[in-house]
Amino acid sequence: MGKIMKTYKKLLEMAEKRANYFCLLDPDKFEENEAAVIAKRCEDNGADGLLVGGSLMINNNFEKNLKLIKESVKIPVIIFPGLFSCVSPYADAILYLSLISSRNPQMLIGEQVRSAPLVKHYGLEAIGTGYMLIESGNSTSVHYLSHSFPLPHSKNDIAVAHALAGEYLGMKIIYMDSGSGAKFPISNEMINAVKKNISVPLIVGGGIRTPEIAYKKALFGADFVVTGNILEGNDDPELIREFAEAIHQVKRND
Ligand code: 1GP
Repeated sequence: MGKIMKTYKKLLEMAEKRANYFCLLDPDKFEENEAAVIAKRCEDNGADGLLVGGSLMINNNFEKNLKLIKESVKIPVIIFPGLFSCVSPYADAILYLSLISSRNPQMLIGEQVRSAPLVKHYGLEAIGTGYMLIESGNSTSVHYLSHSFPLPHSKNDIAVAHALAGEYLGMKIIYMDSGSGAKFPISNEMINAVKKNISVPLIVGGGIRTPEIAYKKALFGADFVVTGNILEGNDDPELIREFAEAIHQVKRND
């Protein structure tokens, strides 16, 4: 019998009620003691969860800062592993990604095989996630580093087929990402097409720069809207609040 997935259960409950806001934090980029302050600021201004991860590890601050983040908030702290070396016990769960839009075996299963024993060792909740990269008008870090082609921006049927395949393979969440710093976000039409076809929660991120755009992504079907870049170097709590309020307008049970 599988063990109870506490965090996943919570995400399902959240997604049933309304659209939610996740802030993506790259702990490797924080100065000493900045992590806790930023995490708390996100929580205090309406973020529903924190995704923690990045594409590169430059300062080797990941685990130290993740621990500080986890200790400073009550909302779920979920590892979003740009690198599979980002496995740590100081989180509620890890989005256990398989890059299903790629045909690169290393990103489909290779990295996961490397990290699985450590996930087990820590007893970390692994949430199987079908991760899909969508073409975004520029080459983002994740496109380049994953050695994979993104899905074409306007081919909604291809996106639907991938998301369905992910769900049928047992993945518990689908994450559609145009990559951090994307020139343009995933289209509302593609989000809607995927949402109408799957029954697991949908996370959408990449290139979402205004609360209005975030609202649209939620309205068209994103259960969790992610922003990353927009918060970097911006310490205005009001901006976080505006994103959260815009996204929270979208209720699911109406
Ligand atoms: C990337 O979805 C995230 O994985 C966030 O992207 O940094 O462009 O907001 P941005």
